[in-house]
This record gives sequence, structure tokens and C-alpha cells, in this order.
Amino acid sequence: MKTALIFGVTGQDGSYLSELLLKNDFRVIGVKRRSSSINTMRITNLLNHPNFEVVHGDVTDTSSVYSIISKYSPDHIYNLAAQSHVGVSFNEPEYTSQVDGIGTLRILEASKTLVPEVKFYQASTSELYGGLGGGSLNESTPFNPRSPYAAAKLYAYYLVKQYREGYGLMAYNGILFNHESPRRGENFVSRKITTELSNLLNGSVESIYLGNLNSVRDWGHAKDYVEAMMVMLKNCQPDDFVVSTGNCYSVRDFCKESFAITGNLIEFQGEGLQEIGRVVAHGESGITNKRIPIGQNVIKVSPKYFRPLDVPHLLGDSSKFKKASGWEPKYSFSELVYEMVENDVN
Ligand code: NAP
Ligand code: F7E
Repeated sequence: MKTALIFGVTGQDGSYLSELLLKNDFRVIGVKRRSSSINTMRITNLLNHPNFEVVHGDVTDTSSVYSIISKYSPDHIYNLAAQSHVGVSFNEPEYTSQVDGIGTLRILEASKTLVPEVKFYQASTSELYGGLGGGSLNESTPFNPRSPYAAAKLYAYYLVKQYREGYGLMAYNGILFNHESPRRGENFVSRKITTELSNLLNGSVESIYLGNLNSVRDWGHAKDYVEAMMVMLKNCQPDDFVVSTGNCYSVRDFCKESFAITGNLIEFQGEGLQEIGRVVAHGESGITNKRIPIGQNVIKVSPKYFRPLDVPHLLGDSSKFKKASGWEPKYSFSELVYEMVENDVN
């Protein structure tokens, strides 16, 4: 039985990846950082699994990284640990660099020294591109990081390449585009919309306050994307691969789709800070009988959620990875949003 070590096991991707690897007969060791409150909610169902173990560690602590890798001698390492919120990285740039940048260096150094035969997966990101061009992005597209998060991830991306080319480490960069799920953190825009929609339907809020509604993202389902991570290490030679759906939608589209699933149809009017999303009609069906009054302004724009720099348009071209691995995403955008809305509203 092969052993997989996951840094970032308590996150959205770490939890789905653990489930998938256990189903595929891996022993899974998950690294969890110390927290003053419970941070294992997403992996509660796995804690008694005989092939699953959680250990304390932190990628900002070199000794913990070395001792965990030395103790378990993993066959595969997945580095999913990160301060993963782009907006927060503007307020905590040094911390973000320590975790997302130097944290990756610590794991690579320990891997090179202790387990040079390991396969190493790095959670790279479409944020590397900056999204100013508008076209479809692949492995040859130049990078243009537009946040401390993206800059730290770019540093980590190049380290992975250097350890692969310089030391022969079997290291992979998965350049993953946005992926969401009912387990997505509630301060990312997708899950914020679906949780706040639930609050609206319960009457506990009257409007949802968002930032840049124009942003366009290539949104996929996290379940598809953790499968991509596993098959990358199984089917592909060490390399850099874009993982995306090839379809993109705006934040505005995400709002409209979410509301429509509940039988409340919205339209947007106005511009900039004055733009609002308003209920204009009721659908005959929906996953709930609750209807928001026609005319209610349910989406408002707040400058609080604007970033000093934003990434306007991300659309991925994952032809290289599809050809090398046989991977295809199973979820459409509509199915993703439906699952998230159903989970939060019900
Ligand atoms: P997430 O839900 O925010 O999970 C991040 C994980 O990292 C959590 O388990 C977190 O622990 C852990 N972590 C944070 N700081 C740490 C530290 N100092 N030491 C050890 N662990 C630490 O993120 P995700 O959406 O699952 O994403 C997984 C990875 O893919 C991240 O590296 C992210 O940057 C990258 N990525 C994500 C997307 C996406 O759309 N989801 C796209 C491209 C790349 P706590 O639970 O204690 O906070
Ligand atoms: O923002 C805009 C925001 O925070 C998406 C991370 O997983 O994917 C994620 O980063 C867009 C941005 O994700 C709000 O300005 C508008 O343009 O959901 P997000 P992200 O920044 O794309 C990449 C691939 C990663 O690697 C990251 O780890 O939506 N937006 N209004 C808003 N965003 C938030 N969070 N909240 C708002 O109210």
C-alpha cells in the first residue's frame, strides 16, 4: 500500500483528495496545523478510517516538515497548504509569502534530502497569469502575478521546476483554475453567494454585498480537480499542467444562476457602486417554495470587497493535461452551482 502525505488536509481540496486516495487504496497521512478551535470539520467522516491519520505540523516550521516526512517516508506528497485567499494576501503579504512561498521550499528541501524518489504535487494556480489578456490560457502563456498570493505562488512554481530540472525530483505543478464545492470556504465569492442566498431566503439579511461583479472565472468542481491531482501523479511524467473546464462566467452570472435555482429570477441594473441585482420574476419551480418579493434589491456593491488589483478574466485551456492523463471534468457550471445552492439552502 502506497503512502500519500497531504499538507493542507483540513481544507476544501485536502478533504476531497483524502477521500479519493483512501478509495484508491492509499494510506493517507494528513498534516493539520494547530488551531484554537476545531479545524477538522471537513474530515470528520475520515477520522476513524484505519488507513487515515492526522498529524500536527506547520509549513512555517522547518523541523515539523522534516520530522513528518522522515517519519512516514511517503511515496506521494501533495502540497495544498496555503493562505489561499487572494484578498487577504494584500493585508498579510509577509505571512502569505512565508506559507505559500517559503513553505513550499521547506517541503521541497526536505523531500530532496529525505525521500528523493517521492512524487511531489504543488498546488499552483491560475492566479499566476493575472488575467489581463482575455484569451484562453495554457502552459505557454506568460505569467503576470497581481497579488502577494500570486507572487508567492509564482516563487513556489519556479522552485518546483528547479527541483525537477536540477535535482531530478518528480515534481509537478498543477496550475488549477478556480474550483468550488459545498466545502468551499465561506469568504470566497461562490460560497459567499450561496450562503448569503440562504440567509436572504430565511429573512436574516436583505441584500448580499459583493465587490467586483465583472470578474470572470473558469469555475469547476473541487471533486473533479482532486481527481486531476491524483491522475496527474499516476499517468503523467513530471511537468506543469493547466487544469480547467474551458468555460467561463462572471460573478454576475454566478449570482443569476444561484437565484434562478431557488425560483427567484434577478436582473442587474446600473453601473459601478450603484449597480444592483433586483428580483424581477418568480420561476414556477425551484428547490424551495420561498419567494423573495419582486423589486427587492438583493445584490449591492460595496467597495469593502474591492482589491487593490484584481484579476479580470481567467479561462483555461487544459488540452495538454487531458491528452497526457485522459482526465475530463464531470461537472458542468450549472451542476456545480446547483449542488452548492442546494447544500446551503437546504
Ligand atoms: P483552503 O480550503 O484554504 O485550504 C488550505 C489548507 O492549508 C487548509 O487545510 C489550511 O489549514 C492549510 N494551511 C494554511 N496555512 C498552513 C500552514 N502554515 N501550515 C500547514 N497548513 C496550513 O484551500 P483549497 O481551496 O483547498 O486549495 C488548496 C490549495 O490549492 C491551496 O494551496 C490553494 O492556494 C490552491 N489553489 C486553490 C484553488 C481553488 O480554486 N480552490 C485554485 C488553484 C490553487 P486550516 O484548515 O487550519 O486553515
Ligand atoms: O474571488 C470577486 C473577486 O475570492 C473571485 C482562490 O481559491 O481561486 C481563488 O481566488 C472573484 C475576484 O477567488 C467578492 O474580486 C467580487 O475577482 O472567490 P474569490 P479568487 O480570487 O479567484 C484561485 C484560482 C486561487 O488560487 C485562490 O486560492 O470574485 N469578488 N465580490 C469577490 N470575491 C470575494 N472573495 N468576495 C466578494 O465579496
